[in-house]
Amino acid sequence: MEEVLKIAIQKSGRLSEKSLDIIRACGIDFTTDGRVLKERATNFPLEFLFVRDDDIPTYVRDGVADIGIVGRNEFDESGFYLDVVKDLKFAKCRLSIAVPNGFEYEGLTSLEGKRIATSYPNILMKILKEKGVSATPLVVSGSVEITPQVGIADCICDIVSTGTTLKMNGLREVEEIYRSSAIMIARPGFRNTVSRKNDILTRLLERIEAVELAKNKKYVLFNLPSSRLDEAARIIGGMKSPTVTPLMDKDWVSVQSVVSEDRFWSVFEDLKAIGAEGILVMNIEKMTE
Ligand code: PRT
Ligand code: ZN
Repeated sequence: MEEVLKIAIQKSGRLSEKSLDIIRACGIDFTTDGRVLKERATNFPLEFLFVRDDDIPTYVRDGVADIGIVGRNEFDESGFYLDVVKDLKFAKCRLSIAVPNGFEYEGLTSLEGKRIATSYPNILMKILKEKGVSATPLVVSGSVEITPQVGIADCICDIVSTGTTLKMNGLREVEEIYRSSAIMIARPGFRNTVSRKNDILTRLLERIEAVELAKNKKYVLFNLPSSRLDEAARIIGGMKSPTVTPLMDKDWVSVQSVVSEDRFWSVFEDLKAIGAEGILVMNIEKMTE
């Protein structure tokens, strides 16, 4: 039987779509309708396991899946000893302390003796312990933000992204204690094994990196008076060398290069200023260094 790499992905929630988008951008095809538990990619040795995000660290630890995509918060909260293979840098959020109006907050020491509602007691208590603060965690799995209103907690420690949920519940974010984003995890040592599965993961990571690299780059093509070539090379910068092709008109050349998105407009303007014409800009789908 052909070996496949098994990847655990959140079945439905904030991580699901983006996790699948990353894999799709790697040219891997599948036909998920989101209702199945398992699915095999059609053109790559990858099998998806669609589960709740809380269960992903457990599945990876127990070998039910080889790798998984999960929020760093869930991974750290699990306390499992697993390897972080890659930070995928989406689903960014923070874990913050938020207090109701009237709560005088002057730093983590203000939490001494308080009841703090959270879904992340392990992360919270570890940080409080490091600061020498002793508080009582109230572990709730959802709607953390309503606990002060109903009188079962003094304040909360919850995931925040825009801050709207806190505001809507009359809470004030007073301290960020932790940052998270989606990460890829694997069993400890998995990356060091000589195995077909590890080879598949290497190929997958290479593809993910090629897509990432291309994402913030533009391919630029333009015509330029030959006499301005040195200046153009300086403007584009950072590249080994732009590709230069002669044109029928001996005084002109065609130049091709890759420019990072954040520098694009200044490069564009500077190139125009030295006489570049017919500037063509294209998205790059994939790229290797
Ligand atoms: O059903 P399942 O257990 O799989 O999903 P889930 O409901 O446990 O998780 P889900 O899909 O809500 O979140 C998955 C992961 O996304 C989390 O573990 C985080 O790593 C990450 N993430 C990013 C977030 C948020 N942003 C986020 N805003 N997780 C939760 N929230 C919640 C937060 O708990 C609070 O209720 O959104 C609210 C705050 O949002 P703002 O924008 O109002 O500040
Ligand atoms: Zn969950």
